[in-house]
Amino acid sequence: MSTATIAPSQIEELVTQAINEQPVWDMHTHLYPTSFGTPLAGAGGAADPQGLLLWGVDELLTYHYLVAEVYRAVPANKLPYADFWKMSKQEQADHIWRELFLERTPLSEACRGVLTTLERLGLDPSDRDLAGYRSWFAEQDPSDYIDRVMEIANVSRITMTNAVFDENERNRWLADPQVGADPRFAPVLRFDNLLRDWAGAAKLLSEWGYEVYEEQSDASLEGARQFLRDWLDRTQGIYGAVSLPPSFRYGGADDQSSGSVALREVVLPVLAERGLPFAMMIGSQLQVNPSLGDGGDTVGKSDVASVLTLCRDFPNNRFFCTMLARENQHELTVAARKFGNLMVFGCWWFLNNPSLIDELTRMRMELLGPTFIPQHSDARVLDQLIYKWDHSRQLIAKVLADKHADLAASGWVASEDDIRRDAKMLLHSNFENFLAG
Ligand code: HDL
Ligand code: ZN
Repeated sequence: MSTATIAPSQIEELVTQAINEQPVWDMHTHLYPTSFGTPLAGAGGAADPQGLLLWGVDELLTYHYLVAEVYRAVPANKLPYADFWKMSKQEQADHIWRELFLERTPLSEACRGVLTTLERLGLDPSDRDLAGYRSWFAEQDPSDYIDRVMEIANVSRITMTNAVFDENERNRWLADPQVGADPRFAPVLRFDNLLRDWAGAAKLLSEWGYEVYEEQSDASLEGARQFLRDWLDRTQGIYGAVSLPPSFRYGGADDQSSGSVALREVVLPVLAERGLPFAMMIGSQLQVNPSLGDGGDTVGKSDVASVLTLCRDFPNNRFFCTMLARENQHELTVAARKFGNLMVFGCWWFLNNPSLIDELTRMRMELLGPTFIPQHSDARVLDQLIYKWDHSRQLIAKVLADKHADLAASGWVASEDDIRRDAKMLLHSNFENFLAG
């Protein structure tokens, strides 16, 4: 550590080093500890076909991003979707490997990510030896492998997405209250249905024993609040989260739509009483092509004015927010200049590509300084942490180095401590401090 000022010529090297050496607390993933089961036993215990921890080369290759991409290479009139989904995981991976990696150059970010991951694990992508990769993964013990991946990716903690309306996940929590106890992971309560489909959610809550009905009576709303409290207690979630469609609107205190009533009367009061932030991920238009499965969702432009109204009307709530459309990014970043209870985060999903990560991070740093969270991995397969953070760290470091070079040109010369402080804010403490309130 050093308070000595640094020469402009040292900036790029020191910034890159600081960003690479700073462990990141990944604030949004779809990853789980082995307690949630895994379909690939490897050298560990029994395989659980419904297990939630996905890892290994076949899961990397059948990531829903690559399923969508392989259907551009070999369209449904050549390979009917039903035939693909009848294939085994390995057969699907073979198809994707052949069509996207051998018959075509793996130019996309999702394809490149598989190669970065293999290479950082010590396997040789230029071997193009899928069978050999498979043998290597089969020798890994899943729980030890979690430690290894976190070490390579320099991830200090993995934040989960614990979707209470997902039957598989919900049953695992009911069966074992300690299922989420692994200290390497942080739980998050995810409850999209409550805001996207109040009627359907009310029916389920009623089946689960809560006095909740489609009519949003005081009793019904209190029942829903109790449901949230129970599941925040059960999961110890560090924030509440939803993904919302492009059509999401919050029109203020007079907005009587069921989603807005649920937000105003159920979600925000419970999270405020618990002192927990609320994460809104806005812009996902679900299942425009259901035949692609998880890959069937698309993006739509969303309404930043609704986010401004929420931040203004609920000063005791803290809001994480990311939007899926590139077109929303500038307006959302300016919104964060207006409200300190709004924390912009991540280059989500279709924005998680080098050209857009660079664009968003540069714009955010120019408008917000170091007071935002530049990235989350959104990893669905454990090994993806390696490439998602490797690629993002390079891009975040480049932007930060350029900004320090601009400052040096204005006569402000940073110390190494300053640079390490920047890296820690961006990759860890902005998230940790916003959680703490
Ligand atoms: O809703 C979400 O959390 C999204 O991230 C979806 O899971 C999406 O399918 C995804 O994996 N994006 O990266
Ligand atoms: Zn996600």
